[in-house]
Amino acid sequence: MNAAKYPTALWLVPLVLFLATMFQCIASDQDKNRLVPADVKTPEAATREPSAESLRENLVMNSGFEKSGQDELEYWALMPAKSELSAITVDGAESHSGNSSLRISQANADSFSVCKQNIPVEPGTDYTVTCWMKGENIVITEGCEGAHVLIGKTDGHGIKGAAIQQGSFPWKKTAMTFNSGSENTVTLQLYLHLSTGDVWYDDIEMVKGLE
Ligand SMILES: [Ca+2]
Repeated sequence: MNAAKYPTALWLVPLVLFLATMFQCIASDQDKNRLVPADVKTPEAATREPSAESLRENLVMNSGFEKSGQDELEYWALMPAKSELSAITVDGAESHSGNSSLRISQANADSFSVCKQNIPVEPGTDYTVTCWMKGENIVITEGCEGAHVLIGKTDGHGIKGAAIQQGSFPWKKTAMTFNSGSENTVTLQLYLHLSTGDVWYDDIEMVKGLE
């Protein structure tokens, strides 16, 4: 055996071990990647409901108020008036479709309750929001807003509000369009602003594009 080969062989051992370790790391990463197919949907996207009236995806989650727990309405943040903490409820006896709707009921003229949901959007894009509403004796404090749907920025500033509703009226559809401007997320808000009376909301839709 040629003694000159020993130094070369000894130098090759750590190199081979290093290359083997690198190969195992790469193979391991590939295995991890294979567990998540490229077309897997996020739970949120997978559970979105289709629009009832178009082929476009309805971006509003729990849009018909059919999913509710004992203490919360799934996907919605409830902010009842400070003086009427039970102003916002899920009404199982009244609905436009399904078994229930969202009800805001206020006895005090200075009460303001809102139900909110943050919705991801594409900047610079037009969207259409539709909603079914029913009203009973909604009396608006002079100069205030009554019942309506409003789209705002996540910092609380408004982008656009739908027509304000008051008085008593059977289930009716309201619609509005808005452009997302520079926003990546907007807040959809269902209001009863500084008013007494009852408003019901159901079947809220927000779809990309103009109807
Ligand atoms: Ca419903």
